[in-house]
Amino acid sequence: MPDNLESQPETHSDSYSGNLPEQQGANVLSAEELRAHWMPFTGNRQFKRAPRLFASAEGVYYTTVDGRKVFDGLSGLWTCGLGHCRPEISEAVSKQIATLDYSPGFQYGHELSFKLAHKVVELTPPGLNQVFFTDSGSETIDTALKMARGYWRSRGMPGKSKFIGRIKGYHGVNYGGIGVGGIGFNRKLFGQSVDADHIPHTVLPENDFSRGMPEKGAHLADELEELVLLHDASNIAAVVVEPMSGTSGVLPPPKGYLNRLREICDKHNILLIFDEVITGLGRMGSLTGAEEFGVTPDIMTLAKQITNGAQPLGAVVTKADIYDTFMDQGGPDYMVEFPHGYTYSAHPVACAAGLAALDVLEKEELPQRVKSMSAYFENAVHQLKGAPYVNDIRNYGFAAGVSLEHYPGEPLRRPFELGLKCFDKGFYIRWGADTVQLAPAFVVTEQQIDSFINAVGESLHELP
Ligand code: PXG
Ligand code: PLP
Repeated sequence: MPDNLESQPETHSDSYSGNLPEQQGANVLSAEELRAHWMPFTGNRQFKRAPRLFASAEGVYYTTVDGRKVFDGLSGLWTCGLGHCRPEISEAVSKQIATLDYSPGFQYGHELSFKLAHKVVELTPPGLNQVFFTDSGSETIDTALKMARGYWRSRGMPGKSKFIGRIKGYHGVNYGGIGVGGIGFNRKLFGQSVDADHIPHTVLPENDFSRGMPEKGAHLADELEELVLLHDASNIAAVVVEPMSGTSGVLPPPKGYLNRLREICDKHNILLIFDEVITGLGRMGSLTGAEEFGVTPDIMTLAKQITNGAQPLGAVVTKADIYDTFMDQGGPDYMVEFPHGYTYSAHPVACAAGLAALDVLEKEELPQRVKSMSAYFENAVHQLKGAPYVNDIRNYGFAAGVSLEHYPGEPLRRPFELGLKCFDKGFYIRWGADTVQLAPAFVVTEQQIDSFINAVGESLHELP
């Protein structure tokens, strides 16, 4: 029976004390139900005192369980660039689930995964030719790391096993991903991961309030040379970076930086992996970050936007040489060449969603739309300069990060307060670390951008 949470013990150990929308949505769930779900990357205690529950979505808006319309300022979790509940995708999913709901991915197949793989190859830069499917971004990263190590072992270089990530990098939450990732908070509770070292992040004070790619910072790629000197290339399998860091606050690459990483990897025979889980498939104003920034990796990971978030699906796209190396070393016909795969790899319903979503992305020329509207978005976001607590603003394509002045000793608190304030006003934004992230759908209008940024500005002015 619905319960108003009276029985839930009040726990005030988190520091927020602003104006919570009292018990919003709590009447649809009992205290027991709320307690049962241990929510991901959520302040569970605070959420369960005042749940924020969505009931439906259409276009660029959610509707909450209490009937409020909420603008989707992060396209879901960077997933839903085409807008929500696209009929093309819903229909493809409904049809597929009633036709072939599941198909074993090991030793058997179905047509859709091959068609989707071929489509992904068409949409990614020349040279990236083979696609391995997973169910999430985290799984794509761990798959890519295994491919990299397996590749060098197959080529008789088993010493090449260390990874180089970047400080502030986010590569999901599986054990490999947190090892190459560079966010201490996501690692500190969990102990040993893969063997990895990290190059510095690219945030420089002289680039504050840069628009697009910052002018300064290409030299930071040279730190990779230092790590190669330290560890020796004979021990390094791959460098793993997001072309533009998303989660840690939208950090576009400095001009020339990615080219320099590519050069150093080539010089030392190290694989370059681009994690394009956020940058892939439209958000940068091109089909991929690789295309937008003019640098092709050896392995690229995609997820999120590939199905418009409608089904869980990730994809690892590799150069032919990597695939061929595994095939050449594969042994007799009864052997599998790559002992890796998930029960749901290439799930037929997810593949149907992917084909439908990529079809819409192409037919509606949405990456081009992002490119043509990105200056408008950039100008709108940079109007927040001068608003209370705003320390820095960064942007590229339809992605922006706004860093906020810390409460003394509490860097995470103000973005959280801002997020809740925006939600009160009917706008969903994402908070994380000392920043908030803004990433509207590719189909957003100029007026919607204006009202979104106005709401964020007003909310900043209303913060304590
Ligand atoms: N790599 C990158 C670059 C990502 O951004 C992952 C891997 C992991 O994907 P999965 O599907 O396992 O979550 C991501 C995910 C945020 C936010 O607030 C970002 C992500 C997920 C949720 C929130 O920026 N990125
Ligand atoms: N744990 C057990 C006991 C399993 O049998 C399997 C898969 O068969 C897994 C974990 C891995 O699950 P998934 O393939 O969905 O990643």
